[in-house]
Amino acid sequence: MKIGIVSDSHGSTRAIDRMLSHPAAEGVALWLHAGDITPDAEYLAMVTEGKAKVRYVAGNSDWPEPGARYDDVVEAAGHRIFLTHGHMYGVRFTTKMLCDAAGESGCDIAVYGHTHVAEISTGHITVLNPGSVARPRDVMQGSFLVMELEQGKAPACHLIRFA
Ligand SMILES: [Mn+2]
Repeated sequence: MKIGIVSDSHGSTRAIDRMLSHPAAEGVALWLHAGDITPDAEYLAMVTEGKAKVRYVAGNSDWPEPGARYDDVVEAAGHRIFLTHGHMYGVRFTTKMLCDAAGESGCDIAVYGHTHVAEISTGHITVLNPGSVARPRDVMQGSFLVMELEQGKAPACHLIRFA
């Protein structure tokens, strides 16, 4: 199963469009948006309707809405993915709290955003940050992630940077 991971689009539906038109986005069956901001995730769901599912959480720049989720657990291809923006787990300093929360939720993958800096860390828990698709701090252009997930296998993750 091909999963697309995106975060921190901060109102740029243009960045979402650019991501969707990238060849790496082809065949994505599930998109995860790690927050900032939820209307972008709703836009993503609208434009991929019938092709992909979208799961998302709220970030620190999201106006708290009734029913807004800050953490979610997504089950896919025999894996459990802990999805959160990260601002409540101190991710600017360390992902230890994030990994602890993911482990307590029985997850083998943790996805976060917030820092606008991409990360792929493998270990007991695979830790993923797609960077910001619109306002990166680590590169000039935005980035997102694609992940191939198969039951009983370690996830194969690829960071996609816009040229
Ligand atoms: Mn944020």
